[in-house]
Amino acid sequence: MRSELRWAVVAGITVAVIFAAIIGAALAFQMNPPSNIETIDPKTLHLSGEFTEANLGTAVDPGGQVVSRVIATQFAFQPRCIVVPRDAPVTLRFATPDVIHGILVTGTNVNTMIVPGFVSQVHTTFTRTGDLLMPCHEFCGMGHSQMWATVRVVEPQDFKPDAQGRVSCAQS
Ligand SMILES: [Cu+2]
Repeated sequence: MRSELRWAVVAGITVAVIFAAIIGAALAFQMNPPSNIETIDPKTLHLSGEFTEANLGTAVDPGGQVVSRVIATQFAFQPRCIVVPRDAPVTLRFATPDVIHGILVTGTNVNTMIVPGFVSQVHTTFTRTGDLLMPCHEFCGMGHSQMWATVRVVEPQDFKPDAQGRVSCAQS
């Protein structure tokens, strides 16, 4: 009975410490769970709206913000390569028509899951130029290990949007 009580106190303290760490991190470092909830119909995302083929890849919106849109699908990313400028705020937006995928960009803290029915959005700034590997990090089926893309970070002066504000790996 004594030892049961003692262990209950130990468990209680452990929970309290973990809870305090979560609250502390949220208040001190603004480390919060993702709060951007945007839904999208996975059955029609390629037919209309933001994630149609012509809209995929990198574009500079009228406000000057660089936005890159990528579809993650079994077992490839569309497009397979995106261009972004160094030292500029970039918004990455992902959606999937099939199953859960995920991405990380090697050497950066960019990391998100891509869940059917939702748009995953990441704001970041890339600080080094080069071709960064962006693999799928959520097992999505037999071709999972073949599923990756490239994030091409270029010098700001080499980032040249065309008349429509679009930039692709083919032109850089
Ligand atoms: Cu995948």
